[in-house]
Amino acid sequence: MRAFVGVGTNVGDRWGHLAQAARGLRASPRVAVVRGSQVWETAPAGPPQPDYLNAVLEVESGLPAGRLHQLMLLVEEGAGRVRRERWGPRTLDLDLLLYGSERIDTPDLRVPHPSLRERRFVLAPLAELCPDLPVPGAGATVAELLASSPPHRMREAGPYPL
Ligand code: PH2
Ligand code: MG
Ligand code: MG
Repeated sequence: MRAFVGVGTNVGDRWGHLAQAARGLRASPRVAVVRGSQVWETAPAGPPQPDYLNAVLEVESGLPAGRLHQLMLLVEEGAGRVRRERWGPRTLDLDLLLYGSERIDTPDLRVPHPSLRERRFVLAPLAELCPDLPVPGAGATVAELLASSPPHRMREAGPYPL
């Protein structure tokens, strides 16, 4: 199944964390990292905290969504992530944005990712990879959601360190 994973980091070696994310996902024999978007440096949403690097990875997953999500949590832990306040700073945040055309709504996992629709720092890198993809439940494509998303301070910072 084709899936898209949002990557965010705003603490420590941010570029290293991006590389670690790609490496960690690829370490599963059932996950291939197909492409990475550009990396964007973005103003933080939520409480005051350092700027983020945000990007999106396109993956081909032989793991069902729940197992892929579990792997993502392990990769976050491997980058030293400690869960503190909601929306707070993090070494590495991996969000399952889209998993094929599936809609998932369980206590552990919601797909499409609930904040996908209004977050320009997620939609812009996602639109580089799949502008014409319909977002399940949104009645709009990725490019359409991007066009109607509120402005956000962000700049392209370079290619994804795959
Ligand atoms: N993630 C958050 C909270 N705020 N801000 C930016 N710019 N990028 C993020 O990925 C982000 C955030 C919680 O997931
Ligand atoms: Mg997030
Ligand atoms: Mg997250």
